[in-house]
Amino acid sequence: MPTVFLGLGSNIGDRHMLLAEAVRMLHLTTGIHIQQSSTIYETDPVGYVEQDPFLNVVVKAQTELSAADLLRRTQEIENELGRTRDIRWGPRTLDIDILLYDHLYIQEGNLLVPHPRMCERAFVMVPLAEIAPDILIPLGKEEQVTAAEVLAHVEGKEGVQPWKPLPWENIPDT
Ligand code: A4P
Ligand code: MG
Repeated sequence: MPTVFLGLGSNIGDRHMLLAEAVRMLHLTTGIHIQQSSTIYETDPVGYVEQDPFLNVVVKAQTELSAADLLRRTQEIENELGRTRDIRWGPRTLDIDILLYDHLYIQEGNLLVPHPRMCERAFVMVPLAEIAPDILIPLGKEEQVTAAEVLAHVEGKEGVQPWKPLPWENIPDT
């Protein structure tokens, strides 16, 4: 079964509740099995900086869903949890990005995996390297690099601070 890494972020409302609820909804989805979560980090906003700090987390899952179906499900969850989209890179209740889908390099319509900006972003690379330092990130059809190598060069790591460890490892199977 394919292994995927998802990046979740929130900077409006009850950020922790939104992340926890999103992970719960993912895990309760048929064909998605959450296996591991990083620490939650509080992170300085990147892109549009006049906004509140985010909470970010990365989770590892196994899935029977195709990348396209997984994207549809993550967007449904974003919508159910009340995401609004006003400013690009602006405040959001909940953002779920598909970071990695196995070792695949996917360009299907507007779906791009690995997530095109993940390697520049400390708020993705710090939690990803925490749980999967040796995971290979495809940079194209041929080239790949480990998360730890990317992390070593990423800027802005000082803006990513551990917030609260989560006991999500023990999510019951239903
Ligand atoms: N899409 C394509 N590939 C993917 C993928 N791998 N995962 C498409 C998820 N979505 C993917 O995304 C825009 C479109 O990308 C979707 O229609 C989907 O089909 P979106 O989530 O609607 O828009 P967005 O999130 O505002 O844009 P984008 O470019 O995805 O932004 P990012 O890169 O997600 O950045 N600062 C901190 N500290 N923490 C954050 O979490 N997040 C952002 C958003 C900016 N600054 C941040 C954070
Ligand atoms: Mg996004």
